[in-house]
Amino acid sequence: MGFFSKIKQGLTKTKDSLSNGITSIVNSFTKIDEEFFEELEEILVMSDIGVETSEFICGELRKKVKENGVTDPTEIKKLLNKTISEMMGETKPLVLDTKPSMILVIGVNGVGKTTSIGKLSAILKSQGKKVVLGAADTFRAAAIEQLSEWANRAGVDLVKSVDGTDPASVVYDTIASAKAKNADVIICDTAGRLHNKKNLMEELAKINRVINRELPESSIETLLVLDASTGQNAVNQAKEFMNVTNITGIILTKLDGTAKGGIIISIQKQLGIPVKFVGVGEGIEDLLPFDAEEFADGIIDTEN
Ligand SMILES: Nc1nc2c(ncn2[C@@H]2O[C@H](COP(=O)(O)OP(=O)(O)OP(=O)(O)O)[C@@H](O)[C@H]2O)c(=O)[nH]1
Ligand SMILES: [Mg+2]
Repeated sequence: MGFFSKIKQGLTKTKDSLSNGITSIVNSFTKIDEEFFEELEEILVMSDIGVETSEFICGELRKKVKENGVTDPTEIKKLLNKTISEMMGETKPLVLDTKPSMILVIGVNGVGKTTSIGKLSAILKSQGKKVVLGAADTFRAAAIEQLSEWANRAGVDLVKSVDGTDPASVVYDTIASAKAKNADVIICDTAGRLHNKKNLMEELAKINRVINRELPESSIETLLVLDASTGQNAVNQAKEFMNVTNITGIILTKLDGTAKGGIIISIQKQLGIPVKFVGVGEGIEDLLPFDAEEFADGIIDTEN
C-alpha cells in the first residue's frame, strides 16, 4: 500500500465522523448563512479540532465564501479541505544535519514512544543511515527488552544497561558508542512514567544536560509522542512538556484507532509545534511522514 492510501486508511474513522456531520448540514441548508456556520463549527469541535481552532477555521471559511461569492453549501467541503491544508503548512522534515545527530523521544506512558522509535529506525536505516538506539527508559526491565526487540527488527544497534541505571548515563554511553562507530543518528527512548511527574521532568533536564554537553554542535530533535485517541488531553500533555524542554516536533500515534484525528490541527495551531510523523498501526511500516495536503484529503473527502 502506498503512503497516501495508508494515511487515508488511518484517518478513516476521523473522516467518517466529520463527513457524516458535514453531509447532514449540507443537505439541510440551501444557502450558506450564519446558522450554517454555527452548525459547522459544532461539528468541527466534536471532531476534537478544539473550540479555538474551530472558530479560526470558520473565520477563514467565511472569508473564502465571501471572496469567492460561494452560496452553495455543497462547496463547503472543498473550501474546508483547502483551509485545513493551508493551516497545516509545509511539511517540516527532521533536521539531522550533523554526524551524529540526536533524536530524543519523550512523552507520557503508553503513548507509543518505543514503538515509534522502532519504526523510525527502520525509516532512517532504509535511507542508508547508521542508527544507534539508547535504552534510556531504565524504569522497567521490560522497556529495555521491548526496545531491543525493535532494534533487532529494524536491524540497528542498541546501547543498554540494566534497569535502575541512571538514564542520563545510558544516554552518555549511547553518544560515546555512536561517536566511536561513526553513526549518523542516535535515538534515545525515555521513561513515560516515574514515581512522580517532578521526577520525570527532572530526569529529562538531566538527560538534556548530558546531550548538550556531549553534542554541543549537533542537530538535536526532541520529539514528543502524543496519542491521538486522547484528544484534547494530548494538547495539555504537550503544554506540560513545553514548559521544561524545547520540543522540535510531534509524533502523533494511533490515528488508526480513533475518530479524533482532528486533534492534529489543534496541536499545530495552538502550540505551533510541527507534527512530523503520524502512527497508523502497530507494524514497522506504520509510521508516516506528515503531509498537510494528504492529511486534508484524508479527513475531508471532497469527492462526495
Ligand atoms: N494502533 C496503533 N497502536 C500503536 C501505535 N503506536 C503504538 N501503538 C501501540 O501502543 C502500545 C504502547 O506503545 P509503546 O511504544 O510501548 O508506548 P510507550 O510510550 O513506549 O510506553 P511506555 O514505555 O510504557 O511509556 C503498544 O501496544 C503499541 O503497539 C499506532 O500508531 N497505532
Ligand atoms: Mg516505552
